[in-house]
Amino acid sequence: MKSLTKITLIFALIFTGVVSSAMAQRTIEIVGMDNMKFDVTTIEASPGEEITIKLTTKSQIPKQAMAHNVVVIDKDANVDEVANASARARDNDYISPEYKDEIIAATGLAGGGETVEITFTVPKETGDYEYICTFPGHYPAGMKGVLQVRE
Ligand SMILES: [Cu+2]
Repeated sequence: MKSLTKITLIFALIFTGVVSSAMAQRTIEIVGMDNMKFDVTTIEASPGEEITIKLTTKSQIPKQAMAHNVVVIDKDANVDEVANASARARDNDYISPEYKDEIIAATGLAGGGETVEITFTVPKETGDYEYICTFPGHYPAGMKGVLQVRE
């Protein structure tokens, strides 16, 4: 095989790999509302899959009073503890640095009309991982869902 043909073939393989992995990646779109609920409360994913969570807040209320995020928490963590500590971490966009090891992924805060997103690798360990909004009062009001990691 001529070296030029070889190089062309290698590039073609790389290109195919890039395109197929980009196509395989899923985006889950979630809307956060004034009733302090996510419109999507179950996400199914495969172990080690790369997914994007895209959160849009629908609200007319000023951001300081009504904003949402999506925080995916390790299944072995105490969700109430992470939620309570994070709700007090106002200077860190309501993500408690103390619990960063328990947090698998977190978006920024989205105020009314804003969209935020996070791309991350789903844990390899199967199980149920809760995701919550850590804006004060929202998780206790039921702003949560479950990322179900299944083979
Ligand atoms: Cu919220």
